[in-house]
Amino acid sequence: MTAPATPALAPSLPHVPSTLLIAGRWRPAAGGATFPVDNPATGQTLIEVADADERDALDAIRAARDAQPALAALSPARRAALLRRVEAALRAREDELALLITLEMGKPINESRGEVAYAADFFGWFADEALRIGGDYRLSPSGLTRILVQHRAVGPCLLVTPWNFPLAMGARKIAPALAAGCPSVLKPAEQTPLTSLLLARIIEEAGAPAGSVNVVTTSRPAAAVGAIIESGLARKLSFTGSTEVGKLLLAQCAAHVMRTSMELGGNAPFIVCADADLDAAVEGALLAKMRNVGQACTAANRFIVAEPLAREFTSRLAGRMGAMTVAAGWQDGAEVGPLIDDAAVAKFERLVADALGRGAVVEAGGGPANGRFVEPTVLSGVAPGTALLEEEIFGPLAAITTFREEAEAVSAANGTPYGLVSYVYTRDLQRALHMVENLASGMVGVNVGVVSNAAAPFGGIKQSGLGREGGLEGIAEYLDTTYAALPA
Ligand code: TXE
Repeated sequence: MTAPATPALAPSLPHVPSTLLIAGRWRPAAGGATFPVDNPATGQTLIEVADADERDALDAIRAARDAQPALAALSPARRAALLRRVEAALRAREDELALLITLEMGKPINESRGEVAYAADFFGWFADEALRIGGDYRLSPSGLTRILVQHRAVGPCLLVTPWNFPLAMGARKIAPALAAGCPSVLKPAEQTPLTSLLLARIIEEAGAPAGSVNVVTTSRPAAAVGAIIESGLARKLSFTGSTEVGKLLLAQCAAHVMRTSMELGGNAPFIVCADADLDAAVEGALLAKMRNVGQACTAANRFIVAEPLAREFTSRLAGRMGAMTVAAGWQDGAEVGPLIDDAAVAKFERLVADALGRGAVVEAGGGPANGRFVEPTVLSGVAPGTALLEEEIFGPLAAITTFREEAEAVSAANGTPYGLVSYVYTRDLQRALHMVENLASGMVGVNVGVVSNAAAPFGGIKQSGLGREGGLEGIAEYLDTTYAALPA
């Protein structure tokens, strides 16, 4: 590995709002409190932002409720045009947004640029979907009743996002919400609120009705989110984050019979079959493992490699991961940025130590952390029961296990409470299809290391979540289905 750089002087922070956006007004928190947002590469504070409490949270959801008529009054064409303007602004302001993502979240600037493009795609995709919201007409079996089915906005939405994709996670929720005609309150992660604030300003400048997107930044998420759910004013929660918090929120929403979408943790298997194209498998593995320094719910967690290929695959992956440039995201050539916080570093170290204690062998990395920078690490000979096979790693750590029979690989892949994504590398079409049909996950990457894009219904099964983001399915999450019965 290139030695972790002492992060060079960080570029200055782009101009960004640091207050709450409620009912079209930028304002401080009711209690006047603020909290610091850190640059994970340097540990230094970038800026202080408003620290909302329950009062602000309630103001925000009331503002969303009050904005519903204005949003409903926008024709589908005008909603689509609004989304197109946001898409164009995101693309035009890529430099500024990418730098902001890198400064508050840490990822290399090229990846941040990719995130801006991905976020813009969702506004483009849902601009079109705004035009396609329809219904249908049916006859009852007796022929005596007409049924007119319609789909309409569910109402005010609460959108809670994580820190790992600070722009994309908000975009993936706000774009379909606006397309459907739902006003929202966005509650970004406390580590990365700045990109959400800039996104909200861009949406405001694009002409969204006041109150249709509100942003509440807070260091006390349980209080603010709890107040909104308890108010009964939000009709839907869309959450992306840990399975643990997702379960807690599901229970709270159940008390109000609120609709929910839950995009939770993953523990993705990456299966390399004996007939795989090894070059492609290594490239795919790097993408699936190292994007966002492994801090993605879609990150490959467990490499399950056919025995005859295992040695060669392991040494190639170790060679590539070991040679990656670890540096602050804004530095030239940076490929691996810092982990998000000290807790993430401690978790990474715990997982490596546990695996080594159970006999795993270091193929690359494994050295001590330097601040929040850790070495991309590859371990082979990982024994069943090792913590990193059971938990979501969320770091640049690849664990290699092997298999002999296809059934063994599928059973190992499925042996987790999670079911978000699986990856399979094989040249055999029949085998690929068989795997796709038998892998227990919402998404399967076949000979690709990235499965997400705006056209795809992203989401998991089992404890990885409920609901889908993106694709034709994505807008349905923000629509209620109702019907009228009339005499035929
Ligand atoms: O997630 P949290 P964290 C996984 C990943 C990671 C672990 C912990 O394994 O290591 O979760 O990350 C808000 N009531 N993923 O701690 O806590 C919080 O403010 C209401 C997978 O960051 O779930 C933030 O906005 N809200 C994942 C959001 O929930 C609460 C992405 C997510 O934070 C809350 C992130 C509470 N009691 C982490 N507690 C993915 N699916 O990609 C927190 N929040």
